[in-house]
Amino acid sequence: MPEPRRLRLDRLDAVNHRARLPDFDPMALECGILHLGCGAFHRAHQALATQRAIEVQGDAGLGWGIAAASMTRATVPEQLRPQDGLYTALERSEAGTKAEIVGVLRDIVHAPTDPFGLPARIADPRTKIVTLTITPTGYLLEPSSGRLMDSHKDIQHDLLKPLRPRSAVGAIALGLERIYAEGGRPPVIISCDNISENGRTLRDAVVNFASLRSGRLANWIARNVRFPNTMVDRIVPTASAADREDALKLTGFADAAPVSMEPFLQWVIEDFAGPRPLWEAAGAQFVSDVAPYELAKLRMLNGVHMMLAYLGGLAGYKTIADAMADAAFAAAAAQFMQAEQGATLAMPAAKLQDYAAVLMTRLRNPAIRHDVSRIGRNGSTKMATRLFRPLLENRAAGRPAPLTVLAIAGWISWFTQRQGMARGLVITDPRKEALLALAAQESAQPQAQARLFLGQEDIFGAGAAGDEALVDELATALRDLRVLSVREALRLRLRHENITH
Ligand code: CS2
Repeated sequence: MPEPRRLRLDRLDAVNHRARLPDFDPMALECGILHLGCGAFHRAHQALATQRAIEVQGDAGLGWGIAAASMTRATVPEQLRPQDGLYTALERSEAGTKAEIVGVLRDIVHAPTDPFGLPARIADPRTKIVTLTITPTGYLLEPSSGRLMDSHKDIQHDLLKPLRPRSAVGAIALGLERIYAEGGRPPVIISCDNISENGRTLRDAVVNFASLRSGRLANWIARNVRFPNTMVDRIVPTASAADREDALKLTGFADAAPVSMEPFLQWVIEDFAGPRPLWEAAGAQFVSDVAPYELAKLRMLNGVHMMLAYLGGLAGYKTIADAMADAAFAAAAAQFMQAEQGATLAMPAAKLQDYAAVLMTRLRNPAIRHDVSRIGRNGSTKMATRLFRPLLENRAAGRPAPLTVLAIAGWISWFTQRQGMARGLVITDPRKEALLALAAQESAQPQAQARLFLGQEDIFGAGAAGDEALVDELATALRDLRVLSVREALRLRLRHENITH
């Protein structure tokens, strides 16, 4: 069989008519946006939203092409360059898969080998907006204080060799330094990572870096550069061989970098003045305060994801959808969102119900194979915001939250139950070794184990291990997960009306 032909600009006309094409000429775009971190999430979210915006704006949108930079590895640039930055977005649901060719990535940059260097690109007056998806660990923040780790080797490198910085924070500060020196207008910097107050957090880190260069620069950035907060939401599983096969089948062309995603997309952005794409065309909302949206998303979607991943993984399920196909898990997800996490949000009951209902459909989507080990990654860093803080709020309000406690016990059990790993669970966590050692210390004693884990102040804060009622409840959950099946442990905690026989 001949090799299938690669997706390319001069072959767009030959793409199978079942696939949607950009409704503009990609060659006519200029790069008004520089994006840092060209992973699957960016390609399935902001890039597609930008494609929609340009389609609606017509000629007025042609300035919104994206220069997409990979910060470390060359994999994505190597995949995208031979296909002129084009790729296939596969929208998957029970009803089938829709393919769309995305044409907005007009410049593919590999930062470590880029002849221009990111600071020069940021300072280029054509760059109106800088967006980022570099993952929370990419911000190089101290876990306890949230401050920039200024002794980190990449930060030290960037201070010494400012032409080709390694860190995103360094690149932004050094790009802004040039604009400051030249008296130019700074771009708007938009973090699209899943961290609390992402805009504020990024601004603080950039100002912190800048202050190591000069106090004046730091002041100028703090006063003149806008870093709006955002909330981003779309489930994007890791790309697989099946995605490449489907891209070929649906478009007729080989694509080394397709992305697979759910139909749902949400993007809430703190309103800012200035030129920008009409992202509303893709459903983006511009609001004065992103915080309530962010809290709802972290606690409802990301929280239930953790619950389903840790408990589903222990029950032997590979993906979120597999767990949701089990009635006990589906009932638990609904109860956890409505009665536990949702109860901590200032959201009217009817709205909460709708939000949870949409989430139930999203989590059940059988066409999205979202691996539990992937969602379970970095649990120690996600625990506080997504599960433990809402648990403390529920306890303070006198509301029982047995499923949240069981979810935390599920996370601990990934470290304590060896058979979990035999089932193919993969633990990825910055504190993995320390937590495995902790689990081995009191392996036979749920009570002691509960106290030991709750005593990890960098995860659970101060005082948790001294809360006897909490230690007891967590110990019971740990014991249940040892002696009962996960489904039985869930059923014990389901309200009567949620139990299906
Ligand atoms: C997931 C998120 O891995 C995780 O923590 O909960 O990546 C989730 O899929 C996204 O936030 C969806 O927007």
